[in-house]
Amino acid sequence: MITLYHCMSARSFRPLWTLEALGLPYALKMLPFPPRARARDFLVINPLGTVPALLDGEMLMTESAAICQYLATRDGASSLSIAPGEPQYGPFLNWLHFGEATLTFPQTIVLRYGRFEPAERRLPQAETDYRKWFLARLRGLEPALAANPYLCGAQLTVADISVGYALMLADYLGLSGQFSPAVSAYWQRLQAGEAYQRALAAQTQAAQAQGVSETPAPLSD
Ligand SMILES: N[C@@H](CCC(=O)N[C@@H](CS)C(=O)NCC(=O)O)C(=O)O
Repeated sequence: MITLYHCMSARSFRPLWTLEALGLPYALKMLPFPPRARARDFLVINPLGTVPALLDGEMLMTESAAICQYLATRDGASSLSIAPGEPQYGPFLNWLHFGEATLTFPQTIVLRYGRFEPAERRLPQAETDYRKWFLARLRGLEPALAANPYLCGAQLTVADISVGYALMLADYLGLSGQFSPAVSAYWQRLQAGEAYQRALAAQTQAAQAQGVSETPAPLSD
């Protein structure tokens, strides 16, 4: 049995989107944000206090990109993965990690020093610099998107889900107005996908059923 611990629209949205795209059965446990402070019991599951945490039986994973790769290959090859030996295998892994390591990392600085820290600890210069860093790194997507609708070709893979979450977060940070036309069109395409829409609906329904705030984590106080 797969259990995903999730906060509204946090990085755990990546595995949620993947689970919906694969049609795998799962239990969704909603947590208030940040769980480290607001759901202390969760530290028994994940001592880091971060989401995602995914349990597959007793096996625990806590890195969103790795979880997506695991799910997409868990039962053999799936439409969301690219197999070793295929020409797009290297780019596939590169985009999968680019989504978290290169794109989401600078946004966490923007969030932390522009929003989450108390006023006296905010760092406007860091916020501004890392906004620019993020937008500049998006340029890396242009050649792939000029060639294909998705990063690795004609179909959605977990590489798109990894990068797609960074675009979702950018939307919450008010940065999507500065996307290039190609990135903007790609983001629209991702949002129109059925699995993305099902994942949005699943988190809302689970939050309501479990009495957890529906405020997206990036906008929480
Ligand atoms: N590299 C990890 C980062 C996990 C992470 O930092 N998650 C955030 C939510 S987006 C979190 O739980 N923050 C709460 C905290 O740091 O206390 C991943 O990709 O899953």
